[in-house]
Amino acid sequence: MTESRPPASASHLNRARASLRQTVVSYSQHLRSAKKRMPNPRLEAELEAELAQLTTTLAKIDGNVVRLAVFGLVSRGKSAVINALLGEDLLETGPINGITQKPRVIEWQPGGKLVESGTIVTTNVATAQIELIDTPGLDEIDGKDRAEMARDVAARSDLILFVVSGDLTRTEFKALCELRSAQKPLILVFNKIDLYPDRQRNEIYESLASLESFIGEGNALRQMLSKDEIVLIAANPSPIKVRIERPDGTVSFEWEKLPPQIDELKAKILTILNQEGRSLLALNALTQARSAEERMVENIVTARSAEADALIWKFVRLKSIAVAANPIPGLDWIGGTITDLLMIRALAELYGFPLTRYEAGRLLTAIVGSSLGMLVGEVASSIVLSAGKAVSALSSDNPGLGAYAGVAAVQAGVAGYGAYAVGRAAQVYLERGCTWGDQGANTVIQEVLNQIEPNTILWRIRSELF
Ligand SMILES: Nc1nc2c(ncn2[C@@H]2O[C@H](COP(=O)(O)OP(=O)(O)OP(=O)(O)O)[C@@H](O)[C@H]2O)c(=O)[nH]1
Ligand SMILES: [Mg+2]
Repeated sequence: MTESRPPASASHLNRARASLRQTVVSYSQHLRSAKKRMPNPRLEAELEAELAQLTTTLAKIDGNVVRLAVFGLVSRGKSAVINALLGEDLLETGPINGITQKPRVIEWQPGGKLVESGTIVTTNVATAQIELIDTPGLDEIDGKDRAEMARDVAARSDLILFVVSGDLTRTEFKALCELRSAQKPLILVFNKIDLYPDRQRNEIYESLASLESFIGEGNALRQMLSKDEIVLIAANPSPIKVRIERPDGTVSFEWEKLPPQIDELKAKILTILNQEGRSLLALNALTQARSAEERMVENIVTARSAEADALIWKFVRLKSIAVAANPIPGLDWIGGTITDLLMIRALAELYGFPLTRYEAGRLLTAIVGSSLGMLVGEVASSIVLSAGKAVSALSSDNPGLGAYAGVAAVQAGVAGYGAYAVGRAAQVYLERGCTWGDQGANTVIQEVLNQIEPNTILWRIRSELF
C-alpha cells in the first residue's frame, strides 16, 4: 500500500483549528460585551448567525469531515455517480429531468482495493469521514435560487465533482465558470461513456481537455482545469441485450445489467484526499472563516458608523480646545497627542474589535507611520504657533491677548484636523482589524499555501486562494 501524506497537512489542520477557535472566541466576547454596552438586536442576530456557522465549520475540522459536492445539469447522472461510489442504489435516479430536488448529504466510507496507474491506492483516507452532497440539476431550479444553492453548497464543500455526459453545452460552460469562481478544486467527470463508441468518446475527451488552455476572465477565474482533472466513467451503464442459448436449443434474449465503471474516479478522489485532504479541509475552513469575519466586521462597522463619526468629532473639538487653551509650548502638543490616543482607544472600544496587545501596537505604529507627514506638519506648526501663543500670553497689553486668540484659533484648526485624520485612519485600520495577527485567517492561509506540494490539485489553484 502506498500512502503519501505530506507531514505539513496535519499542522495545517491544527493551525486552521487554532485560527477558527480564536475567531469564534474573539467575536463571542465582542458579542457579549456589545450586548451589555450598546444593545443592537439586528447586529447581534447577524453576529450570532455567523458564529453558529463558524462553530459548525470548527466541528467539521474537529471531526475531520471532508465534503464532496456533485454538480451538473439535469440527468447527467449526478445521483448515479454517488450511488456508484457508495456501491449501493441509495439515491433515486431516473430518465426524467429533475429527479433530485434538494441537496442531500450522504456519508461515504470507501472500501475495497483500488488500483490507479499500477499503484494500489489506500482506501483508508487521511480524513476520518467523507460526505457526498447530491444536488439538483443546475438548470432545474430557478435562476436566482440556483445560483444561491450552488454558491452555498460549493462554499461548504472541499472538492467539487462536475458531471457531464458529453461535450459541454453553453449552460454547462457557464455553470462550470461559476463553480470555478468558488476557488475549490474541481474534477470534471465525463459520465455515460458507455453510450459512445471509442472514437466519439475520444473526440469528446479531447474537446473537454481543450479547456486546459482556456483562461477565464477576472481575478477569481484562472486556468479552467487541467487534463489530469478529467475522469471518464459510466456510473450506471445501459444494460446490454444478451443472447441465451439453452441446452434444449431454444434461444432467448435478456437484458443484462453491467457493473459501473467508477474505479478511476474513486481512485482519483482517494488520491487527492490522501495527499491533500487535510490541507483542503484547513483551507476551506480558513477561507470560510475569512469571509465570515469580513461579513461580521462589515456589519459591525455599518451598525456603529454613526457613533464612530460622532466620537471622532467629539475628540476633534476636545483636542482643538486642549491645544488652543494650553499656553505652555510642548505641553499643548503632548495634550493633543494624548487626546489622539484616547480617541483611538475609544474607537476600538466602540467597534469592540478584539485587539490583542500585538494588534493594538501594530495599529498605533501603522497610524503614526502612515500619517507621519501629517503629524510632522502638525508638530512643526504646533512648535511655531505655540511659541507665538506663549509670547502673546506673556505680553501684558490687550493686543497681546488678541494675538493669542488668533494664533490659538489657527492652532486649534491644525490640531482638530490632525485629530480628524488620526480618527479616520484609526477607523479604517479598525475596520480591517479582522485580518490582523499571527492567527488571522489570512496569515494562516498564506502559511498553508506556502507549504503546498507541487503536482497537487491545490498547487494548481493556490494563486486563486489569496
Ligand atoms: N447509459 C448510461 N446511463 C446512465 C449512466 N449514469 C446514469 N445514467 C442514467 O441517466 C439517468 C439520469 O441519472 P440520474 O443519476 O438520475 O441523473 P441526475 O443528474 O441525478 O438527474 P437529476 O437529479 O434529475 O438532476 C438515469 O436514467 C440513469 O440511469 C451511465 O453511466 N450510462
Ligand atoms: Mg439526481
